Amino acid sequence: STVSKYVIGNWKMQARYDQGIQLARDIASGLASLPPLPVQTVICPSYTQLHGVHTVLEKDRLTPQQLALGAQDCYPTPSGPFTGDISAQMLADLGVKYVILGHSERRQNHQETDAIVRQKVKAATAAGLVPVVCVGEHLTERNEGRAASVLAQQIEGSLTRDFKGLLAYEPVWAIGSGVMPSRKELVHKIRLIQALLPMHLMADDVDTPILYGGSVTSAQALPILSVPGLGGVLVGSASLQAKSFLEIIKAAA
Ligand code: G2H
Repeated sequence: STVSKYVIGNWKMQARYDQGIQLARDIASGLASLPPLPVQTVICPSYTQLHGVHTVLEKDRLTPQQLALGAQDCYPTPSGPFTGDISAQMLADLGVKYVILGHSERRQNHQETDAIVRQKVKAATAAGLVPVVCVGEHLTERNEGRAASVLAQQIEGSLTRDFKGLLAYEPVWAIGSGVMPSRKELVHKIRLIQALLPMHLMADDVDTPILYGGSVTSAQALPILSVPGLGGVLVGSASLQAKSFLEIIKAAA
């Protein structure tokens, strides 16, 4: 494929309905005014905005290879008596292509374990969605020198052995905090994850893109995206403004 980097916007529970629709329009028209870039952009609105945003994306002339729809979570089983839950197939029915799984906010606020995340990976894959699995150590784990073992455990526990998707490294202490790992630390962590993946995955030739997430801004995008082996960025706050999000996309091109 011609995609070299991924830029994924995680809107979280932040934009009201109309704001999300307008944001999607602004991102789509901003992208349409640029020459085709070798970047796969994905926007992940709340469940309630998915259909509306999909309608916006269908109206412009961008292909899903340029701008695709993602969700922020899915249920681990395909269907059943689960009041208030949303299955991967329900998302696929709405034109969703990607799904973020195991974000630390879900691990923390919804007690999601690695085993649950792995079930979700299976459900998403079965429905034809591309899983974007998040891993990352807490500050105390990092400071106690346990980041490598935490990451190894999360990768082993959250990914299926035939995993086909993206991995997002999001150090918990860098999320929404304005603090980021130094370049040196990020280079080291990406190298570490690159070494861990083949120990767990069955594929001879592991080509899982590794993204970074946590306080990515348009100003920081260029230096981050130049970290060797980095496959892109997962962006929270800076994805809520079309201008900053488009700047990050341009930095990834
Ligand atoms: C980390 C990130 C997006 P932010 O959660 O997943 O959010 O860029 O706001 O730190």
